[in-house]
Amino acid sequence: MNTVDLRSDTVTLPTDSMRQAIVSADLGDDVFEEDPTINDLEEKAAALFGKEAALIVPSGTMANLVSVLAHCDRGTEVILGDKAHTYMYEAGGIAAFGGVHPRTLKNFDDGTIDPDEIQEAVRPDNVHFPQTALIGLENSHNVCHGSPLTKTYIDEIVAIGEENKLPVHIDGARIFNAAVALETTVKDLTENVTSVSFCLSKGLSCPVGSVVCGSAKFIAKTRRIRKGLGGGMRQAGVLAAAGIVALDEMIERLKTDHANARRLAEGIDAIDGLMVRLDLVKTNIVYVELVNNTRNPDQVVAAMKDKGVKFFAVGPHRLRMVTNSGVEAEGIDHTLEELSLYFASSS
Ligand code: TLP
Repeated sequence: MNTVDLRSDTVTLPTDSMRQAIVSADLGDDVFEEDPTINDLEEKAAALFGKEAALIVPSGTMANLVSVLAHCDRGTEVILGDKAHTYMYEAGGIAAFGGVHPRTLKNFDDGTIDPDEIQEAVRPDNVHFPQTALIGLENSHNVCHGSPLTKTYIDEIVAIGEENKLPVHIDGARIFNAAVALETTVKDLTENVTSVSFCLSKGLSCPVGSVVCGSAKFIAKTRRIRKGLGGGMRQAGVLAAAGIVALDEMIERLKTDHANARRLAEGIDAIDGLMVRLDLVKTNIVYVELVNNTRNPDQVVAAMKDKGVKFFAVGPHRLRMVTNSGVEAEGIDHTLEELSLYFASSS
C-alpha cells in the first residue's frame, strides 16, 4: 500500500493530461501580457466566476495579499473572521507588507460570522479609528471544518458591504469544494462579491498557482502589486496549461474527495477515543478530536506515519485530515483499520 497522505490537498500531483498540456503549451512573456496560455486561463477563470478579469499568481497566499492590498490603503482595516486563513496564517502578510489592520470577529463552526457583528464593526468616520476598507470571507472555510458558505449568506454580507460602500473579498482557495458540496456553481456563489481568489494547486491538483478574479480596474491594480511583490512571472503558461486542464477536468471529481471524507469521518467517529463533528463534514476536510487523554496528537501522528498514513496534529487535542486526488477508497479503509488497531491497543 502506498502512503496515504492526508496532510493537505496541496500534496496532490499533476495528472497525465496536465503533464501533456504543460509540455505542449504555447508560451510568451506574461509580464508583457503575451503568454497566450495564461491569457486563456485568465479569461476562462473570469467567465467562470462572472467577473471582468483575472490574474494568475504563484500561491493562495499571494492571491489574498494582492487582493487585500488592492482594496486597502495602509492604516485601513479589514473585517475578517478570527479563524480566517489570511489572519491565522499567511505570515501576517497583510499587516507586514500592506500595513493593513485586521479587525477579527468570531467565526462560528460553519465558517460564518454574525452579520450584525459585521455591521457593528464598520467604523464610524472619526479620526480616532482606522477606516474600514474591506470585508473578507473564506469559502470553504479551512479551520471551520471545511464548511461551505451558501449564496444566501454571502449575499447578505454583500448587502452589508453595499450599504457601507465596502468591497467584499472571498478567499476561495477551496471554493470549488464549496460549490460542489452545495450543488451549485462558483459563479452563483461569487457573482455579487467584489473579488474572489481560488487555488489551482489544492483539490484541483495543479502543481502551482492561484487566480484572483474581479473588475478590470481591480485586476490591473493587483497586477501592479503582484509585480512589486516579485510575483510577475515570465513563460508561466506552463503553469496555466495545467490550470486550464484543472478547470476542464478536475472539478466534478471533488465529489469523490467529499465522499471519502464522509466515510473517513464516520469511521473515525465510531472509534473509541476519537470524535468528529459529523454534522459539519461537508467537503474534504476532517477535524478529529481526541476525547480522552491517553494519547496526544503528536504520538498519534508518529504512530500512523509508521503505518503509512500521514496527517497533521493541529492543536493540543486535534488532528486534521484532508482527502485529495492521491487518496483512493482503499487508502481510507487502510487509515480506518490502522487507527482502530492503534486505539484498541491504547485504550
Ligand atoms: N492552506 C494550507 C496551509 O497553509 C494550512 C492547507 O494545507 O490547508 N487560503 C486558504 C483557505 C488556505 O487553506 C490556504 C492554504 C491558503 C489560502 C494559502 O494557499 P498557499 O499555500 O497556496 O499559499
